[in-house]
Amino acid sequence: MKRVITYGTFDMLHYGHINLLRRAKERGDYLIVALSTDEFNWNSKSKRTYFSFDKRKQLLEAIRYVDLVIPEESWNQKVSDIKLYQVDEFVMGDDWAGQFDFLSTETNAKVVYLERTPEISTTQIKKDLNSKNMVTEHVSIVQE
Ligand code: C2G
Repeated sequence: MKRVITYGTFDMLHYGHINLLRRAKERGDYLIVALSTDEFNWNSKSKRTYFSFDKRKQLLEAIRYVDLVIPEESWNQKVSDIKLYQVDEFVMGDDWAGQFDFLSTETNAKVVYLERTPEISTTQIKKDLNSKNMVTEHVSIVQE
């Protein structure tokens, strides 16, 4: 059984995340997702997520490509995760290209970067929603 692992926040789950998870699963038989906890997001990634860890975990566990969700609490757990779960391949989107190459020397896992899905991101979704709200508010004010 070929085991694959990937890491992320996966907030406001969108098709870019699904494309990544689908391709990661296609590379093996079992996909583990290490999901950033709320504390890790806030303390180490300066991210305040829309959905809590429990909600983001619930969403991921509903995806057919995902076999196990574990917490990501630190930048430094990847080597121990790979050894503990006997991972064969570490997969991330290529916005991380090169950042985790050390894993292939510190573990037996292959490191793979997959092309990011263009034009979609949680940040972009939030921006679009805010700008649409501003337009509707403006229109409603004008109509009053
Ligand atoms: N992703 C993608 N295409 C997008 C958006 C995201 O392929 N349009 C990928 C990212 O490259 C990443 C995964 O989806 O591999 C999760 O993205 P994020 O939730 O933004 O994760 P990130 O904040 O990059 O956290 O230790 C690693 C970190 O936890 C990664």
